[in-house]
Amino acid sequence: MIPVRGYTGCRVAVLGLGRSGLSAARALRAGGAEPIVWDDNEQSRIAADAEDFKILDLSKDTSWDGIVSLIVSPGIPHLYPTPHEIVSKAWDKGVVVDNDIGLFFRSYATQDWDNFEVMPKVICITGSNGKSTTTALVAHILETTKRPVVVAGNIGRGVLDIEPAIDGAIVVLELSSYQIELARALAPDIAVFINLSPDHLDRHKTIEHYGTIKQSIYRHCTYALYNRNDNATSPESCYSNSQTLSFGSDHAKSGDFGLADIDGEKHLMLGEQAICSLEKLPLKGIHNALNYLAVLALGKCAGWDVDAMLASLMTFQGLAHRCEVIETQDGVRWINDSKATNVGATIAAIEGLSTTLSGNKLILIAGGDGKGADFSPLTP
Ligand code: UMA
Ligand code: ADP
Repeated sequence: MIPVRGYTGCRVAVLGLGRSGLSAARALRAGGAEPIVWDDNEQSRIAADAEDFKILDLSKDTSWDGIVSLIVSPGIPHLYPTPHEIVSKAWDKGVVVDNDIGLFFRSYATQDWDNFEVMPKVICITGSNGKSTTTALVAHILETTKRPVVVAGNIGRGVLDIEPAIDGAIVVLELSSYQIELARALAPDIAVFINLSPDHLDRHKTIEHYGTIKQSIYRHCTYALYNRNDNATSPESCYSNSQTLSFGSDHAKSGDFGLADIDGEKHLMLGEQAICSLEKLPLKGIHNALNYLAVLALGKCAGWDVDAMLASLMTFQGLAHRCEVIETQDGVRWINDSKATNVGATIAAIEGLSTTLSGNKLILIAGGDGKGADFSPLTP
């Protein structure tokens, strides 16, 4: 766990007691703060009570005495469709609203770093689709090349749940728009923005607002990595403080990453230099080629050896529920892509799989929460 710095002796409210909320409450306590916690679900309050957290109904004015900050879980709306009443209350009272990502960035660097030979690095990965795959690919490279790596964030682990940094540590954080939006500190060494397509519009109202939130991953980064085929990911001029590097499915100029046909086969490229044929890599589809390129670009910024990265990429078979072949029965190949939770992901998967159909039909079975999305792009 990362003890939260800067709140010793202070009362800090935590709203939502799931993965991020509970780990934030524990980390605040470890840093000497007094967490005051609330969750609208009684079972979650019972679980927090079992850990001796002080539970107060923050919808009541009397619970706010001395509270200096409110830490909000990503799943709790603060703007749309309607702000949670406790977040509104914090704003009315002039209480700072933050989240676990903000606390992480103000707490990760410690005096121990003075004794490290290699400074720890934090890599943040966002985008509408491909975040988990890209995050897992980076982690796989670091694990197979025996570098200390830890993965957290939207991928399923609260960021404050990880252990304090060790010499040369690399933290890879998958960040959703929900997590970026409320973070009051966010300063990755490398920031990657893979793509933007309509998602979570129930929470962000417009694609422009959603894109602006994702762009802010670049605000204090050292390297900004973007998808040059997707304008929304290109760092806005206000973020020109960082070094930029692009990836895309087209031909890349020198220093950037792209794709090119060589002898009838698509290759990953660094400028004019061929890196590897896509045929040789396990994850299929142009969307995964982009994920590979994002990872290679990231590795270049971090100074990792290209051949070592490639050797690792060859052995990563993909995450569960992402274009995952379940089985083939009676001539039907069943594929689970249930992590394609928006229209853009579904289209990318269909396009990716279409190249492997060899004349067979593709039947899509889809369902779930529409999140206010327009489904018409799926019609073709
Ligand atoms: N709650 C309230 N009031 C509300 C709504 C929720 O009290 O109005 C409480 C619930 O009762 C529950 C808690 O809040 O106890 C849940 O908080 P949460 O929804 O933020 O869930 P966590 O378990 O903290 O998980 C969050 C992320 N969840 C969301 O963003 C919705 C996880 O991403 C993330 O892995 C985890 O933090 C660790 O960082 C999940 C997700 O669905 C995978 N992300 C979305 C996506 O990928 O599309 C963005
Ligand atoms: P996320 O974590 O952003 O939800 P995942 O890596 O879990 O992304 O992939 C979820 C789904 O998104 C995949 O099953 C696939 O359908 C689609 N996908 C993956 N990578 C990309 C990409 N680079 N561009 C578009 N769609 C993608």
